[in-house]
Amino acid sequence: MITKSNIDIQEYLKEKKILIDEHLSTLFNSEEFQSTPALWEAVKYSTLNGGKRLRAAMCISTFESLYPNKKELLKDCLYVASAIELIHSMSLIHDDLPCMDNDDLRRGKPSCHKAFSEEKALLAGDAMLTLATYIITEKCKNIIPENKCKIVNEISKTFTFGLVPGQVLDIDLAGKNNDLEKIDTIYKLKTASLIKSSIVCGALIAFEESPKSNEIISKLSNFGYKIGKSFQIIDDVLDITSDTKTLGKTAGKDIEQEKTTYPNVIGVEKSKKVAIELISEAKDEIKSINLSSDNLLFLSDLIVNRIN
Ligand code: GRG
Repeated sequence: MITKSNIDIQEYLKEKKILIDEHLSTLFNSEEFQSTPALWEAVKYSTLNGGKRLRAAMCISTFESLYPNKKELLKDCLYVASAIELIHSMSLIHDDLPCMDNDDLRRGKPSCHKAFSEEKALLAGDAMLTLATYIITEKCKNIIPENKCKIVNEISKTFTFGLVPGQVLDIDLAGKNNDLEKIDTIYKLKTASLIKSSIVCGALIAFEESPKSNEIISKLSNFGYKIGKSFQIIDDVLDITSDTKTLGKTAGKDIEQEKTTYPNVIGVEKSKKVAIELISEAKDEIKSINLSSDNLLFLSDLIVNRIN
């Protein structure tokens, strides 16, 4: 069912997507990206190719609703949100490589290694990973140095101890008889950690050290992990129930690659119930935080209502 708030939040997400797409395009038009077009064309192709920008919207929404009066930091927030989308997009490039999930399609178009080459896809991903931290340290002019450092720390920690080990486990545990505990670990590392970081980074932009601020970060982090797990459960449900055209990536991959997922273990309907329950638990985690809008809560509803 689409409620009024759901329609509003679809509009909100659309607005943020346009903002981030424009921000990234402008960034790529600057001087430093004009040499070696063979590299930057692959980077632009995989960054500006129609992602939903949910992580960026989560980052911006967290920032806006925690600090409604800190307008002078909004431009920097766009750089931080763009950095997160760069990391997310590079993880998709590497995830699609023949040595990983071997998918020819991403966001409805040939994946990076198909459109360019395996070598270029690997190198584009490498450049995007470090570009993310470069733009935070180079372009954010108003975030205080301590907070920039916290943001870079948060992102690097998530990539090193979240996405990469998550992907390692995902590969190693394929074809094995896994239980929900093992699947939870993979979901948390591979997917939920970056969604959590997008929210936490939004809060770190204007962070002021205090026990209360630390408590807010901790609650937002719990919220992020829960909605992130819900996101991956729905992703795996859609892999079974949807089709390649709607998803923009090859449907049915998990069964083909013998991945153990929530729907494979407990079925599609029970998985959807778990995903919905997680969103509700997540909302409880942050109900005591004084947020100036409910956009973050409504964005989390989109996770279970999405079709791709
Ligand atoms: C670079 C060494 C190195 C490792 C990268 C490949 C990898 C580690 C991690 C994979 C992480 C991954 C691809 C997790 C899946 C997360 C997921 C469900 C992504 C889809 O997110 P959407 O639907 O995508 O938000 P859009 O296209 O909308 O941005």
